[in-house]
Amino acid sequence: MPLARSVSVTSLSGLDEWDEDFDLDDAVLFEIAWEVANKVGGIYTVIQTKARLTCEEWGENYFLVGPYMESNVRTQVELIEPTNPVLRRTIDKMNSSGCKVYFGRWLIEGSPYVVLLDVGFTAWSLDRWKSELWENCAIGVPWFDREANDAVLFGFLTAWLLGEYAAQCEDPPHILAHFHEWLAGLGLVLCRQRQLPVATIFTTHATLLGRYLCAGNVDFYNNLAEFNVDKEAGDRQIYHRYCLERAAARCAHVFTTVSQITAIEAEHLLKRKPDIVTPNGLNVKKFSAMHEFQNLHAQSKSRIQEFIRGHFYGHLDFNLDKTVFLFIAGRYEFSNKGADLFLEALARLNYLLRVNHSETTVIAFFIMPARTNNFNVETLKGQAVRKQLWDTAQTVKERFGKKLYESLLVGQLPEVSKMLDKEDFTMMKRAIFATQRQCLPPICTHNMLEDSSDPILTCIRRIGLFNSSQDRVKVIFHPEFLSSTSPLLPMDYEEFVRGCHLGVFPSYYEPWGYTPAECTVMGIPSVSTNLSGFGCFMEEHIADPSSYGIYILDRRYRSVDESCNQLTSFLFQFCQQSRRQRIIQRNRTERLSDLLDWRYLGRSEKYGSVIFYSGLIIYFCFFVCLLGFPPLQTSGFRYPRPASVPPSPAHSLHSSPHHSEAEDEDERYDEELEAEKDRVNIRHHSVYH
Ligand code: G6P
Ligand code: 1S3
Repeated sequence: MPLARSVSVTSLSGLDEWDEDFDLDDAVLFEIAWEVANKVGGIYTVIQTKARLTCEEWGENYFLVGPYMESNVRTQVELIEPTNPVLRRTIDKMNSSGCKVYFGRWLIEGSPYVVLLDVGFTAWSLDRWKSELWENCAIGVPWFDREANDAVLFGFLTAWLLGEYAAQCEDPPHILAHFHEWLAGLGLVLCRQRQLPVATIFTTHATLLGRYLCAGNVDFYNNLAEFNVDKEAGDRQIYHRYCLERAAARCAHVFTTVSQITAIEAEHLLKRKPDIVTPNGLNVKKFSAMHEFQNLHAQSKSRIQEFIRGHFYGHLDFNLDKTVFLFIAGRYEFSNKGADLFLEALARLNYLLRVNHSETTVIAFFIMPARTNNFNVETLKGQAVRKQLWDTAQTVKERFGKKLYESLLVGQLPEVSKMLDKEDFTMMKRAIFATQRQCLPPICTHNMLEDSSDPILTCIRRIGLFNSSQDRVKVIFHPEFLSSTSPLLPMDYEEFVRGCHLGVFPSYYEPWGYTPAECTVMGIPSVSTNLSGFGCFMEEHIADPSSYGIYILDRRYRSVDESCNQLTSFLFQFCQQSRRQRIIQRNRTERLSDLLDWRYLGRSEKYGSVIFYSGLIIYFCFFVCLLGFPPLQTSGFRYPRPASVPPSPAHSLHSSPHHSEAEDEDERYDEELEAEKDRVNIRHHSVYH
């Protein structure tokens, strides 16, 4: 029997066979989430990015469990026969008892094994399972909540899978099951209720109540301890979901979350303090040439500029070379993701740039999916007009070239005035005529279904940012995720981010926040907040975040108006930077990417040479809790201030926006040397000592 330390409210029931000497190589790990091979939000990114390292660590003993969705399987999964004999028997048994369980390899880096459960196929069991849930756990799920019904089916199927797997094992099994978020949580509750020999871990990536309360204009963080959680959940008609979530958090042997701020939230709303915080990482790829990411920025930026040429045809009265691209992207939660604050700050920035006669133009993109019925005509026309101008220029160029060639063939220098004839001029006039426009360039690229009540459009109407010539700040709302096959802006998200200058994520509710993290590893500066997991993590690990292009907005101790002014001043400062300063800043930002790499995030030097990747800290934590090792320290390395002059315009020695590419190269070289020194430095430390 293991040496049990108190693990919150849990007991060790069901794990009697575990002892201190068991070999971790014999253990199997199941990781269970609704977002396995099924992209909905951030949990998909967590699982996908750490799959390769987890596979390396666990080899054949690692299985992801998710829902079977035919369209996803067609493109993302290769179905195969299970290689593990116990799992093969388990799946056969379930399939012969009225389930549809699939096995395959998910075609992402690491090619992890996936077990996919068809919840629709067992929908006939829903009523029976719901009454079992009511009888055993006193949780009643109403018929109309489709998502909760799926959670019930998925939960019962998962518990069935794990129970059957344990039953099929010849020796006493060592099964670890890691459940993500409330949608997968019921499986955990059932494992404990049935006393299955499964060690359970529950990770919450956000709390249901937190998300709802924040979206409802509540002073959330100042009242965390005061909420009557049952009443609040009931008022929002999510009591049953809340019960599922709270039960999973309370029943888990180990409970974790992704940031300190969500740990505090969970303690108050789910009534259990997480045992450990495991920050989210990314699968960071390094280029062999250090400045390659800068080249990629320049390439992607020119593609965005091309789109802008079409979108603003007839109104291209600003200098694209002095235009900076800002963007916000993510789930369309208007105030939780800070789109409200961003718009307000853009209105103030517009005023500041105008009164200061700035030459800079700002284009702010909003990439947030909403209900639409396709692109609108005006937006498509813009790209068609641009294409037509390009084609006309090519035709005239060819005709010009031919005449030049013929003249040279007969040994004469061409008469420049005769190189373009009437036909050329007519063609060009016709093309210019097509760029006449009676309306302003559109704000929204699509036909919105709820145009009059859409929060972004309503706010834009109020603040009056209509893409007029006088505006120094222009806005483009693209209410659909980006895709390289789009007829409008054919770029995938990564290419788009690389081409922008600054990501702006002034979230009010953001347990972690992958968007600014992704910007960082691509060397693009970003704005986040001290209410987001990412912002707090960076504040903790970097001495002067803004000098690295990590602007952290104070939304915790300031009023909305004060935060908005702070954001405006970040944006205004950013717009005053010269190209040279932006290049330096991007180099610094990219240098932080090691900090967000799964490979470094979970490193522990304290326990010998073993390296625990962030996801695996959870399993490590399990042994800490059960077998009584001393707890894990999570404080550690801090990035120092950058060695060279900060890129703020006030301190810079290079304020001229005019510079040569050779200067870029010199600057890059200095920065690369500095970067290499820092890299060596970080490899000798670890985030977790
Ligand atoms: C990269 C490229 C440079 C280019 C610069 C533009 O650094 O390597 O050649 O001049 O991007 O930077 P900007 O911030 O103006 O888009
Ligand atoms: C959640 O997804 P979201 O965008 O709904 O989980 C993500 C992964 O842990 C996290 O980054 C994000 O803050 C949460 O909000």
